Amino acid sequence: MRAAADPAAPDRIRAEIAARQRFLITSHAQPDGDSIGSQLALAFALQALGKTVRVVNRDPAPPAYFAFPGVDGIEIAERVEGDFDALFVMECPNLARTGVANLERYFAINIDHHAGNEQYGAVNWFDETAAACGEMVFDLVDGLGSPLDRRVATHISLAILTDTGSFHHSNMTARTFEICRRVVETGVDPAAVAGLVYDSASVGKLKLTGALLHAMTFEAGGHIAVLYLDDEMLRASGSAPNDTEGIVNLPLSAREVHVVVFFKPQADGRVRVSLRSKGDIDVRAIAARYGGGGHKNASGFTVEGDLAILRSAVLDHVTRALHRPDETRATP
Ligand SMILES: [Mn+2]
Repeated sequence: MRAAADPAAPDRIRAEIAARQRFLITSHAQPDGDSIGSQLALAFALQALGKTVRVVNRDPAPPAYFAFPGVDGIEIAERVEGDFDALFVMECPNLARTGVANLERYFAINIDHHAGNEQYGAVNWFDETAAACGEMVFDLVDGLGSPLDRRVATHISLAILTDTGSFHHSNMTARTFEICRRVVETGVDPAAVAGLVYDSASVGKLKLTGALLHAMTFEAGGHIAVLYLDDEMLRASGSAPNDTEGIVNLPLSAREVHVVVFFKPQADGRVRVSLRSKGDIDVRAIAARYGGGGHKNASGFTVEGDLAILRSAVLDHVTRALHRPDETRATP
Protein backbone atom coordinates (compact mmCIF):
# COMPACT_ATOMS: atom_id res chain seq x y z
CA MET A 1 0.00 0.00 0.00
CA ARG A 2 1.46 3.34 -1.01
CA ALA A 3 1.06 6.24 1.39
CA ALA A 4 -0.69 9.20 -0.22
CA ALA A 5 -0.05 12.82 0.63
CA ASP A 6 -1.49 14.89 3.43
CA PRO A 7 -3.74 17.11 1.26
CA ALA A 8 -3.23 20.10 3.56
CA ALA A 9 0.58 20.02 3.35
CA PRO A 10 1.07 22.02 0.10
CA ASP A 11 -1.12 24.88 1.35
CA ARG A 12 0.73 24.89 4.65
CA ILE A 13 4.08 25.05 2.81
CA ARG A 14 2.84 27.88 0.55
CA ALA A 15 1.81 29.80 3.67
CA GLU A 16 5.31 29.31 5.12
CA ILE A 17 6.83 30.52 1.83
CA ALA A 18 4.63 33.64 1.91
CA ALA A 19 5.63 34.39 5.51
CA ARG A 20 9.39 33.88 5.08
CA GLN A 21 12.14 35.49 3.00
CA ARG A 22 15.50 33.64 3.15
CA PHE A 23 15.52 29.99 2.07
CA LEU A 24 18.11 27.23 2.10
CA ILE A 25 17.47 24.19 -0.13
CA THR A 26 19.30 20.88 0.12
CA SER A 27 18.92 17.23 -0.82
CA HIS A 28 20.76 13.96 -0.38
CA ALA A 29 24.49 13.32 -0.81
CA GLN A 30 25.43 12.11 -4.32
CA PRO A 31 22.43 13.91 -5.83
CA ASP A 32 20.53 12.43 -8.78
CA GLY A 33 18.34 14.05 -11.44
CA ASP A 34 15.31 14.23 -9.16
CA SER A 35 17.21 15.88 -6.33
CA ILE A 36 18.86 18.45 -8.63
CA GLY A 37 15.63 19.08 -10.59
CA SER A 38 13.44 19.38 -7.48
CA GLN A 39 15.84 21.74 -5.75
CA LEU A 40 16.38 24.06 -8.70
CA ALA A 41 12.72 24.10 -9.80
CA LEU A 42 11.82 25.30 -6.31
CA ALA A 43 14.79 27.71 -6.22
CA PHE A 44 13.73 29.45 -9.45
CA ALA A 45 10.10 29.59 -8.32
CA LEU A 46 11.08 31.17 -5.00
CA GLN A 47 13.39 33.67 -6.73
CA ALA A 48 10.50 34.68 -9.01
CA LEU A 49 8.62 35.63 -5.82
CA GLY A 50 11.53 37.86 -4.76
CA LYS A 51 12.85 35.42 -2.15
CA THR A 52 16.52 34.89 -1.33
CA VAL A 53 17.62 31.31 -2.04
CA ARG A 54 20.79 29.27 -1.56
CA VAL A 55 21.08 25.68 -2.76
CA VAL A 56 23.72 23.65 -0.89
CA ASN A 57 24.63 20.00 -1.51
CA ARG A 58 27.25 17.71 -0.07
CA ASP A 59 28.37 16.46 -3.52
CA PRO A 60 28.41 17.95 -7.03
CA ALA A 61 25.72 17.10 -9.59
CA PRO A 62 26.53 14.35 -12.11
CA PRO A 63 28.40 15.93 -15.05
CA ALA A 64 25.50 15.40 -17.48
CA TYR A 65 23.45 17.95 -15.50
CA PHE A 66 26.00 20.79 -15.65
CA ALA A 67 24.27 22.22 -18.74
CA PHE A 68 20.96 22.74 -16.87
CA PRO A 69 20.15 26.25 -15.65
CA GLY A 70 21.34 27.05 -12.15
CA VAL A 71 23.45 23.94 -11.60
CA ASP A 72 26.60 26.10 -11.58
CA GLY A 73 25.11 28.07 -8.69
CA ILE A 74 24.76 25.08 -6.37
CA GLU A 75 27.18 25.39 -3.45
CA ILE A 76 29.08 22.28 -2.40
CA ALA A 77 29.66 22.14 1.37
CA GLU A 78 29.90 19.76 4.32
CA ARG A 79 28.44 22.33 6.71
CA VAL A 80 26.12 25.31 6.47
CA GLU A 81 26.33 28.51 8.51
CA GLY A 82 24.19 31.61 8.25
CA ASP A 83 20.67 32.74 8.91
CA PHE A 84 17.74 31.31 6.99
CA ASP A 85 14.02 31.58 7.65
CA ALA A 86 13.41 28.04 6.39
CA LEU A 87 15.22 24.99 5.09
CA PHE A 88 13.77 22.80 2.32
CA VAL A 89 15.00 19.20 2.39
CA MET A 90 14.19 17.14 -0.71
CA GLU A 91 14.18 13.35 -0.86
CA CYS A 92 15.81 12.65 2.51
CA PRO A 93 14.54 10.15 5.12
CA ASN A 94 16.42 12.15 7.80
CA LEU A 95 18.81 15.12 7.96
CA ALA A 96 21.85 12.82 8.10
CA ARG A 97 21.17 11.70 4.53
CA THR A 98 22.04 15.20 3.29
CA GLY A 99 25.65 14.72 4.41
CA VAL A 100 25.54 18.43 5.35
CA ALA A 101 26.14 19.33 9.01
CA ASN A 102 24.47 21.98 11.15
CA LEU A 103 20.99 21.82 9.60
CA GLU A 104 19.16 20.91 12.85
CA ARG A 105 18.75 24.54 13.91
CA TYR A 106 16.65 25.56 10.91
CA PHE A 107 12.87 25.45 10.37
CA ALA A 108 12.78 22.38 8.13
CA ILE A 109 10.23 21.69 5.40
CA ASN A 110 10.58 18.02 4.51
CA ILE A 111 9.42 16.99 1.00
CA ASP A 112 9.85 13.34 0.04
CA HIS A 113 8.34 10.48 -1.94
CA HIS A 114 10.36 7.58 -0.50
CA ALA A 115 8.93 5.07 1.97
CA GLY A 116 10.60 5.27 5.38
CA ASN A 117 10.70 9.05 5.79
CA GLU A 118 11.26 9.88 9.47
CA GLN A 119 9.03 13.02 9.51
CA TYR A 120 11.81 15.17 10.97
CA GLY A 121 10.55 18.51 9.65
CA ALA A 122 8.57 21.33 11.21
CA VAL A 123 6.39 20.65 8.15
CA ASN A 124 6.38 17.20 6.54
CA TRP A 125 5.00 16.47 3.09
CA PHE A 126 5.33 12.89 2.10
CA ASP A 127 3.70 11.33 -0.98
CA GLU A 128 4.79 7.86 -1.97
CA THR A 129 2.45 7.94 -4.98
CA ALA A 130 4.60 10.63 -6.66
CA ALA A 131 6.88 9.17 -9.35
CA ALA A 132 9.40 11.89 -8.58
CA CYS A 133 9.85 14.50 -5.89
CA GLY A 134 9.67 16.85 -8.88
CA GLU A 135 5.95 16.02 -9.23
CA MET A 136 5.40 17.31 -5.71
CA VAL A 137 7.45 20.44 -6.38
CA PHE A 138 5.39 21.04 -9.53
CA ASP A 139 2.16 20.94 -7.51
CA LEU A 140 3.68 23.22 -4.90
CA VAL A 141 4.92 25.91 -7.31
CA ASP A 142 1.85 25.61 -9.56
CA GLY A 143 -0.18 26.86 -6.60
CA LEU A 144 2.09 29.83 -5.88
CA GLY A 145 0.21 32.03 -8.34
CA SER A 146 2.99 33.01 -10.75
CA PRO A 147 3.12 31.62 -14.33
CA LEU A 148 5.11 28.41 -14.72
CA ASP A 149 8.64 29.60 -15.55
CA ARG A 150 10.46 27.70 -18.30
CA ARG A 151 13.52 27.07 -16.11
CA VAL A 152 11.23 25.66 -13.42
CA ALA A 153 9.57 23.44 -16.03
CA THR A 154 12.96 22.30 -17.37
CA HIS A 155 13.95 21.08 -13.91
CA ILE A 156 10.61 19.37 -13.33
CA SER A 157 11.21 17.63 -16.65
CA LEU A 158 14.72 16.53 -15.53
CA ALA A 159 13.33 15.19 -12.24
CA ILE A 160 10.54 13.16 -13.84
CA LEU A 161 12.62 11.88 -16.76
CA THR A 162 15.35 10.51 -14.50
CA ASP A 163 13.22 9.20 -11.61
CA THR A 164 10.99 7.24 -13.97
CA GLY A 165 14.11 5.75 -15.60
CA SER A 166 13.18 7.62 -18.80
CA PHE A 167 9.52 6.57 -18.58
CA HIS A 168 10.30 2.99 -17.73
CA HIS A 169 9.59 2.32 -14.03
CA SER A 170 6.31 1.16 -12.47
CA ASN A 171 5.94 4.46 -10.52
CA MET A 172 4.32 6.41 -13.40
CA THR A 173 0.71 7.56 -13.21
CA ALA A 174 -1.67 9.74 -15.19
CA ARG A 175 -0.50 12.61 -12.98
CA THR A 176 3.07 12.11 -14.26
CA PHE A 177 1.93 12.65 -17.84
CA GLU A 178 -0.38 15.54 -16.95
CA ILE A 179 2.59 17.34 -15.37
CA CYS A 180 4.70 16.54 -18.45
CA ARG A 181 1.97 18.02 -20.65
CA ARG A 182 2.04 21.25 -18.61
CA VAL A 183 5.86 21.29 -18.77
CA VAL A 184 5.89 20.99 -22.58
CA GLU A 185 3.30 23.78 -22.82
CA THR A 186 5.86 26.19 -21.30
CA GLY A 187 8.14 25.61 -24.29
CA VAL A 188 10.41 22.93 -22.83
CA ASP A 189 11.63 20.54 -25.55
CA PRO A 190 11.53 17.06 -23.95
CA ALA A 191 13.83 15.63 -26.63
CA ALA A 192 16.44 18.30 -25.84
CA VAL A 193 16.21 17.51 -22.10
CA ALA A 194 16.56 13.79 -22.80
CA GLY A 195 19.51 14.51 -25.10
CA LEU A 196 21.32 16.40 -22.34
CA VAL A 197 20.68 13.61 -19.83
CA TYR A 198 21.23 10.51 -21.94
CA ASP A 199 23.24 11.52 -25.04
CA SER A 200 25.86 13.80 -23.55
CA ALA A 201 28.18 11.45 -21.67
CA SER A 202 31.94 11.61 -21.99
CA VAL A 203 33.86 9.04 -24.02
CA GLY A 204 35.40 8.08 -20.66
CA LYS A 205 31.97 7.15 -19.36
CA LEU A 206 31.29 5.10 -22.48
CA LYS A 207 34.57 3.22 -21.95
CA LEU A 208 33.77 2.75 -18.27
CA THR A 209 30.37 1.34 -19.23
CA GLY A 210 32.08 -1.14 -21.53
CA ALA A 211 34.55 -2.21 -18.84
CA LEU A 212 31.78 -2.67 -16.25
CA LEU A 213 29.60 -4.71 -18.59
CA HIS A 214 32.58 -6.78 -19.75
CA ALA A 215 33.35 -7.68 -16.12
CA MET A 216 29.68 -8.30 -15.24
CA THR A 217 28.86 -11.68 -13.68
CA PHE A 218 25.54 -13.49 -13.25
CA GLU A 219 23.93 -15.35 -10.38
CA ALA A 220 20.72 -17.31 -9.87
CA GLY A 221 20.63 -18.80 -13.35
CA GLY A 222 21.24 -15.42 -15.00
CA HIS A 223 18.44 -13.56 -13.19
CA ILE A 224 20.86 -11.45 -11.11
CA ALA A 225 23.51 -9.31 -12.84
CA VAL A 226 26.42 -8.20 -10.64
CA LEU A 227 28.51 -5.13 -11.46
CA TYR A 228 31.68 -4.17 -9.67
CA LEU A 229 33.62 -0.89 -10.03
CA ASP A 230 37.26 -0.65 -9.00
CA ASP A 231 39.87 2.11 -9.14
CA GLU A 232 41.66 0.43 -12.03
CA MET A 233 38.53 0.67 -14.22
CA LEU A 234 38.12 4.36 -13.32
CA ARG A 235 41.77 5.10 -14.14
CA ALA A 236 41.78 3.14 -17.41
CA SER A 237 38.64 4.87 -18.67
CA GLY A 238 39.70 8.32 -17.48
CA SER A 239 36.27 8.93 -15.94
CA ALA A 240 35.14 10.34 -12.61
CA PRO A 241 33.51 8.29 -9.80
CA ASN A 242 30.14 10.01 -10.36
CA ASP A 243 30.28 9.03 -14.06
CA THR A 244 28.64 5.72 -13.05
CA GLU A 245 25.20 7.40 -12.89
CA GLY A 246 22.67 5.36 -14.90
CA ILE A 247 24.97 2.43 -15.73
CA VAL A 248 23.27 0.28 -13.08
CA ASN A 249 20.08 0.26 -15.16
CA LEU A 250 21.66 -1.20 -18.32
CA PRO A 251 21.68 -4.93 -17.42
CA LEU A 252 17.87 -4.79 -16.96
CA SER A 253 17.60 -4.42 -20.75
CA ALA A 254 18.28 -8.18 -20.99
CA ARG A 255 15.03 -10.15 -20.69
CA GLU A 256 16.34 -12.73 -18.23
CA VAL A 257 17.92 -10.19 -15.87
CA HIS A 258 15.47 -9.35 -13.06
CA VAL A 259 17.81 -7.70 -10.55
CA VAL A 260 21.05 -5.72 -10.82
CA VAL A 261 23.47 -5.33 -7.90
CA PHE A 262 26.25 -2.77 -8.32
CA PHE A 263 29.13 -2.67 -5.81
CA LYS A 264 31.15 0.57 -5.74
CA PRO A 265 34.01 0.84 -3.23
CA GLN A 266 34.19 4.44 -1.93
CA ALA A 267 37.24 6.61 -1.24
CA ASP A 268 36.58 6.40 2.52
CA GLY A 269 36.78 2.59 2.51
CA ARG A 270 33.03 1.97 2.61
CA VAL A 271 31.09 0.24 -0.16
CA ARG A 272 28.15 1.79 -2.02
CA VAL A 273 25.64 -0.83 -3.21
CA SER A 274 22.99 0.14 -5.80
CA LEU A 275 20.06 -2.18 -6.53
CA ARG A 276 17.65 -2.21 -9.46
CA SER A 277 14.81 -4.65 -10.16
CA LYS A 278 11.89 -5.35 -12.45
CA GLY A 279 8.23 -5.73 -11.54
CA ASP A 280 7.32 -6.89 -8.05
CA ILE A 281 10.81 -7.65 -6.82
CA ASP A 282 11.31 -5.32 -3.86
CA VAL A 283 14.92 -4.16 -3.56
CA ARG A 284 14.05 -1.32 -1.18
CA ALA A 285 13.46 -3.87 1.56
CA ILE A 286 16.97 -5.23 1.00
CA ALA A 287 18.53 -1.75 1.14
CA ALA A 288 16.56 -1.04 4.31
CA ARG A 289 18.28 -3.98 6.05
CA TYR A 290 21.53 -2.06 5.63
CA GLY A 291 20.19 1.34 6.65
CA GLY A 292 19.56 2.48 3.07
CA GLY A 293 16.40 3.39 1.20
CA GLY A 294 14.85 4.18 -2.14
CA HIS A 295 12.02 2.60 -4.06
CA LYS A 296 10.77 -0.90 -4.76
CA ASN A 297 12.63 -1.04 -8.10
CA ALA A 298 15.55 1.28 -7.32
CA SER A 299 17.40 1.50 -4.03
CA GLY A 300 20.83 1.69 -2.47
CA PHE A 301 22.91 1.82 0.68
CA THR A 302 26.46 2.50 1.84
CA VAL A 303 28.17 0.31 4.45
CA GLU A 304 31.52 -0.55 5.95
CA GLY A 305 32.78 -4.07 5.76
CA ASP A 306 34.58 -6.73 3.82
CA LEU A 307 33.45 -6.75 0.18
CA ALA A 308 33.42 -10.55 -0.22
CA ILE A 309 31.26 -11.06 2.89
CA LEU A 310 28.96 -8.19 1.89
CA ARG A 311 28.64 -9.52 -1.65
CA SER A 312 27.62 -12.97 -0.48
CA ALA A 313 25.09 -11.62 2.07
CA VAL A 314 23.48 -9.19 -0.40
CA LEU A 315 23.22 -11.81 -3.15
CA ASP A 316 21.59 -14.13 -0.63
CA HIS A 317 18.89 -11.54 0.11
CA VAL A 318 18.37 -10.83 -3.58
CA THR A 319 18.08 -14.52 -4.43
CA ARG A 320 15.34 -14.88 -1.81
CA ALA A 321 13.52 -11.82 -3.19
CA LEU A 322 13.49 -13.45 -6.62
CA HIS A 323 10.99 -16.11 -5.61
CA ARG A 324 8.68 -15.89 -8.64
CA PRO A 325 10.70 -14.30 -11.44
CA ASP A 326 8.22 -15.21 -14.21
CA GLU A 327 5.68 -12.76 -12.77
CA THR A 328 8.05 -9.86 -13.39
CA ARG A 329 7.47 -9.98 -17.14
CA ALA A 330 4.85 -7.29 -17.14
CA THR A 331 2.20 -7.00 -19.81
CA PRO A 332 1.25 -3.44 -20.80
MN1 LIG B 1 13.31 10.78 -6.27
